[in-house]
Amino acid sequence: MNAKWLGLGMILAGLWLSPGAQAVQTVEKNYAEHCASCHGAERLGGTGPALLPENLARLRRPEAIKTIAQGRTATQMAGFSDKLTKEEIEALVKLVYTPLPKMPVWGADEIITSHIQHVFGTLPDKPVFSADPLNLFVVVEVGDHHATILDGDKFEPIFRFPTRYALHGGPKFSPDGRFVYFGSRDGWVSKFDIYNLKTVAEVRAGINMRNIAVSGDGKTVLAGNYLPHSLVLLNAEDLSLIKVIPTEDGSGKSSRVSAVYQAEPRGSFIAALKDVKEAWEISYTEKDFPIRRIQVKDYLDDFFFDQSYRHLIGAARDGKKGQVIDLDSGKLVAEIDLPGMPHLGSGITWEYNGHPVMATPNLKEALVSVIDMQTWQTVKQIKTLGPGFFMRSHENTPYAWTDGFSSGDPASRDAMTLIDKRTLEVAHILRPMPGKTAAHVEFTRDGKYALVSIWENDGALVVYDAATLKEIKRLPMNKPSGKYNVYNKITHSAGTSH
Ligand code: DHE
Repeated sequence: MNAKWLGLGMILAGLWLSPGAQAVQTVEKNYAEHCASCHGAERLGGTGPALLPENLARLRRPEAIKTIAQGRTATQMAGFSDKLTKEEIEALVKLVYTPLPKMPVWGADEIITSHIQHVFGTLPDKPVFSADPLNLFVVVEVGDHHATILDGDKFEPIFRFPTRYALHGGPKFSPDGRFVYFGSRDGWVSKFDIYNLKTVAEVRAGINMRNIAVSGDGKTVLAGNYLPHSLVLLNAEDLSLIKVIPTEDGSGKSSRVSAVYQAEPRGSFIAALKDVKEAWEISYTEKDFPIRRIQVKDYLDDFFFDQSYRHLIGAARDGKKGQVIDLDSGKLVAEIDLPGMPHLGSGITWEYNGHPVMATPNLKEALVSVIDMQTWQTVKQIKTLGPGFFMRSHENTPYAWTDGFSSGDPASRDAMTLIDKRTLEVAHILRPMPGKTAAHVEFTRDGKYALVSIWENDGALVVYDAATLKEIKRLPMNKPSGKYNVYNKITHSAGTSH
């Protein structure tokens, strides 16, 4: 058959599709058009999570329909009710709950094969630049998947380099601040030598990853995955694989990982599981990394720690109460009043009236909750312009800065709210670029300057004098999702994320 007849044959075959086959074609077309760019053509995840029954165990179908129609709070997921009919949305939901014909495998063999070592041997132990190596910022620019090393005294970029696709979570530093480790949503872990401005090694630890942690002794990296359901321990030196730990409860029920953190005073990593009510403490100082399982009352979707790492403060996304777990006894010691959807991962702490307090922004409600960390009672719910996402402060500044990033209202998305840590009152509202989304703050090592992101492709870092609140400088950046001061991160400043 010549090409002309073959083409005509294909068109006619298309016209003669049965109604069932046509419906399949429509849902696949809709998935490709509206979902694939974030969730991956094969539903394995990208900037958005994997859409597979294995990862949707906690999302009921009516809720999934609502999510596609109206979008999802606290995520980049938009609503599609203006583009898709009710039937088309239902067909997409059916699709995402359908198992893949063959689940991709990402185990030890695949991880080892993916390992790339860019640098062999040791590089000089002295920075190739003159800026203070402890007052550098690592700025993640998700707009075009780059990172910038920024001089924190002159506010001048030193080096800009490509990263893996869609980094997520804060980059993590070696204890001396020389190396920075990045994790991407599609599973890549990269190690970058800041002194020599070179990527040292990379490895793909999973298909769809949550975040990474670096042990307090700088020897081990832990990656937590959504897909497959696993934790992956890596040698921090060269990112070679130590071992893969499947994340399952005692009965074999497997789970995604909500997040992983290191708890230096305990010599351990803490991981929480998302589909099983357990938190795990994994010792990095003992042989073979023994796991201690802690049963918790509700899922831990989001959590953080007090400064001593004695307590874990966590909450389920749809929970009414936060849980305080004593990591020594493994027991629930308090439940705290956290309405809406607290974003505990962005929580910070400070001293208020002689008591340590914690504060968390809220992804759903326009408020910041301040909780006494001795009595676990609410000290105040501070009204903000709109629901926020990130929060930061510093030991040397009286203000805690928070954004309105989770608000649907442009009039609060462009504003930074400054809360006076001494009075718990809103002290100032700043609008760095009216009409443009402002988010995520980080301070210089001395706390004198605050750097705010303008979260746009033609965005910027806006540098403020943290005392006078005068703008000092504006640096163009491509969607700077976050910036991390080396000193504040390696000293675990109370004002920064863990
Ligand atoms: Fe994040 C940190 C979870 C959506 C940007 N985010 C974290 C951490 C967790 C988390 C557990 C702390 C880990 C760490 O730093 O190692 N994030 C989640 C979610 O569950 C959520 C709501 C849904 C999801 O899709 O995963 C979510 N996060 C987003 C976004 O939509 C953001 C705004 C854009 C993006 O890049 O995906 C986003 N998350 C960030 C950033 C940090 C982060 C920039 C690090 C903040 C810091 O200062 O440390």
